[in-house]
Amino acid sequence: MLLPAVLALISARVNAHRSHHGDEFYPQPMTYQQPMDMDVVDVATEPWTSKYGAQTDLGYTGPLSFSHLPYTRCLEDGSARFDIGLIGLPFDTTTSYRPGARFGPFAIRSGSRRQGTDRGTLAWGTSPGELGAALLDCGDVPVSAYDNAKAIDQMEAAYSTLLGRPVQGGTTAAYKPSTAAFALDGIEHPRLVSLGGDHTIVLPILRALNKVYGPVSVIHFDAHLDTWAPPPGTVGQERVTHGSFFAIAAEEGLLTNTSVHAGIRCKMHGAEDIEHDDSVGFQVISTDDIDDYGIRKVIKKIRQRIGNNPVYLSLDIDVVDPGLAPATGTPEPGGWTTREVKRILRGLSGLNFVGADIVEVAPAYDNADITGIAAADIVYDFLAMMQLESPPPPHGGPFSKADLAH
Ligand SMILES: [Mn+2]
Repeated sequence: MLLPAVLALISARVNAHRSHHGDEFYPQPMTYQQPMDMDVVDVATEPWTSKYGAQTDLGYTGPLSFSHLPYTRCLEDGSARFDIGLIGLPFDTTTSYRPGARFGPFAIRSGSRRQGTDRGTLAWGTSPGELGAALLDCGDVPVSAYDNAKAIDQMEAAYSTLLGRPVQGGTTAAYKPSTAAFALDGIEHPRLVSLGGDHTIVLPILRALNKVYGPVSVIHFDAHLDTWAPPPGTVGQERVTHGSFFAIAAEEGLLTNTSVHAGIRCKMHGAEDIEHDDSVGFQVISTDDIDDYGIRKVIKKIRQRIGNNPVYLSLDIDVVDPGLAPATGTPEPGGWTTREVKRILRGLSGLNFVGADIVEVAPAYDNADITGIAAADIVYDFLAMMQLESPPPPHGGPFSKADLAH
């Protein structure tokens, strides 16, 4: 008689702490509650503070937000204000080969710890922080790991929620609004940098963007087309994969006919792949075009293709050579270097970006965190690229004009 009662008691205690993530047990965050009658200690007289001052977070310490930016769970925090928010979308259940990108947001944040968004580089001549947008890490969307239809709807609901939030309107005079001119309601909307997640996260993102901006152009960095028609014989949710989501986005009218791929080098089934890709609205810049035509021509081609359209940038980390970014689901040898990708991104500054993402970082396949660090560095570049009105000039190095002449 006693055993059922004990079991019921244990069950009640476990359920009290159970999250609504299915059957697994997750400890819920504890709220620190100060006792009402407690006197506050004067830390100034204590050994630590009197001798060493503040308890500063170092590059390798502290809670994990992107580049130590302020962090809040924006979806439940109505007081959160930002111009560019970072949001994790830990979803990886539509991958075709190696899963694991649900750990991408963690790996990218971890890789970002040493870089400050208020520190500039020679290449940019400035920093994301100096350019004035209020940056905030909005945490992760708690997506279902078991039901893809639900997870995709959760991502769309989360993205729409954050797109609908009021902007902060900058932290310095350098801030320039950028989205009101393209929004169907004429109002300035926040922009989001999404940390994936497998590439399917772009479908709910494009659905959410469509409600604010209508169809958008896409700049798609990837080794693969991702415009393939859904696998023959598939129906319903099974049609949506990380290789078909752009085709489905086109079916739904979410894309303009002026999108572009950059870095393509995958094996194809035949010419019909490119013909179908064309019908989805994309032009192809191949990996080898960077050698055959040069990096300036690659940048120029992308800029010409996009023009003044509102544009969404999606970067699959597999565009980078697997030697430099091995932690991804479908690696393709012979890719661009991290430096080449960064150089192209700088050249895209001033286009009318309404959002950006980096996807397919799957850190279980990483070595020495190199993929997470590369991805975080690319996100830093997004944050500058999305704010500058034109590409930065080459830095004023110790070269004369004669040095630069060929
Ligand atoms: Mn992809």
